Amino acid sequence: MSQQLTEQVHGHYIGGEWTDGSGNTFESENPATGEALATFQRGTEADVDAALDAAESAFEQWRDLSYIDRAEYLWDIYHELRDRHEELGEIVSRECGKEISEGKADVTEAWHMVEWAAGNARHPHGDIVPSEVAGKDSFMRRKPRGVVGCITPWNFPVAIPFWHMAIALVEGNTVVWKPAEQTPLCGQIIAEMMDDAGVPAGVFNLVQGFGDAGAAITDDERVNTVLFTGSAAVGHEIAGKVGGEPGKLAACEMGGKNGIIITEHADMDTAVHSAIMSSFKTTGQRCVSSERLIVHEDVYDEFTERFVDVASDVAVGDPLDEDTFMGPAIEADHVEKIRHYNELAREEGATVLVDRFELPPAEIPDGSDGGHWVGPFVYEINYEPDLRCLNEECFGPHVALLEYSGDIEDAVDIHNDTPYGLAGAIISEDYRQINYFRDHAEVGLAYANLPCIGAEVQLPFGGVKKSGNGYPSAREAIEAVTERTAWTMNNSEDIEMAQGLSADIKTSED
Ligand code: UN1
Repeated sequence: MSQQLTEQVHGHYIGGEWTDGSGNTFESENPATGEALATFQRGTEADVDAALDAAESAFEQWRDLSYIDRAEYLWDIYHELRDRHEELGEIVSRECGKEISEGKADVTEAWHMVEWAAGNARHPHGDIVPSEVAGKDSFMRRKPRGVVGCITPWNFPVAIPFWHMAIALVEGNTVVWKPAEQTPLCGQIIAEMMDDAGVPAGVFNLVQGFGDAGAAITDDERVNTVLFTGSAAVGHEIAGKVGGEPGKLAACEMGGKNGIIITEHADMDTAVHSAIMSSFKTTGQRCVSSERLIVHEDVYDEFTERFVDVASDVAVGDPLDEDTFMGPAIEADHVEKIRHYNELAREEGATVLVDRFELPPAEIPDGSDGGHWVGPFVYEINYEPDLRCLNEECFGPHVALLEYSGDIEDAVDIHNDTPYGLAGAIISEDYRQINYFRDHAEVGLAYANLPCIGAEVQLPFGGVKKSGNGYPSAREAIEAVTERTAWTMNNSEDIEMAQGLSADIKTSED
């Protein structure tokens, strides 16, 4: 990247102004090359405080607009995301290392979410509820909760911010957002879009920075709702803290130790295709990526041979090259984490079938020695419930093959035997097996004859167990960012109570 870019320090966006903050800075880096992309102010408690003040002051006026007027601002952003698709897709790929089709899909997913949220402004927002008493009309009405704190991950640096913020804003809340420290450039661009669209000052605020800035947002009493998507460790901390504060809510979506079941009735082409996509797309760094393949003994050898064949060959390389299947890992520390889990699997008795962790120099794109390169790691291991490598999320191209015998019930038992429950898939041509999986797999996102990645925005996105306590996207995010009021109106001149409760006032004279 040019010197010019790194010399400019991008600030926070608070109360409709670009602000400089404390003067401490950090850089965004291209994970494929290690080059700096741009420099940013690192947010402090004082920056968060200013952003929360701005969000709080802007709330009353913003909530007084109609849903449709609020959505108008987002339609501008929807068009800008579409118009700048190629350019923004490239920026996503440069900043987080996803190959270019994924970079562009991230932007597409963002405008889908904006379209959903802004379009939903014209849809009904409550319910008419029948009353026992003919003269009464009852309703469920929604109100915005106030200031929403949004903390988003690096792996979907444009889409996930809009999962949170498009909904929060259309529903009438104001927002303080901290993007992941690995993808501040995408954060900067989104803030510029909010500014270009004329979103009123204070309604949307961006504070760049690290976990300390995120904690300052989630801990502050001005924040009524926290929307979080990211690691289980941080999500549990947030959910625990926020859960202890009366009146405050957190909707958190965390990772998974996702599995795919390949039964004796699986179509092998579908099985191999789905498993490769699920394990290696995004270099295994989706929270829905699969790290466990649970394969019936009758098809185990055939599946393993074909899966290993492709995993040995998938193209790791320059994210901007259309022939690349996997880009780099996000950062050097993450490469170390992946190394740790690969070693752990070995220590726990794995037979390693593919080890491309250290890629040969020929596979590393020219001039990209400073990149965070890793390739697929595939191993087989005898299933035992307590193995750490089968329970802990690696968040990389690291996948276990587990052979099972018996019926679908046995496969689902293994599938469910992790502390997580985000996404899963079954590959089978037998509808009874598919239905058993649908009804018994402990996951929030379940697929049949498909990869376990790639959910569309109009679906609820979240998990069970350690994977989350909320669904910070689409319809379900509305639950997190609105209060429900049960509103009952009497149309009669008399007061008549439900449940047969007497409405007579009795006095001592009666
Ligand atoms: C994530 O994995 O962190 O379902 C989000 C998908 C995408 C979102 C993934 N729509 O794969």
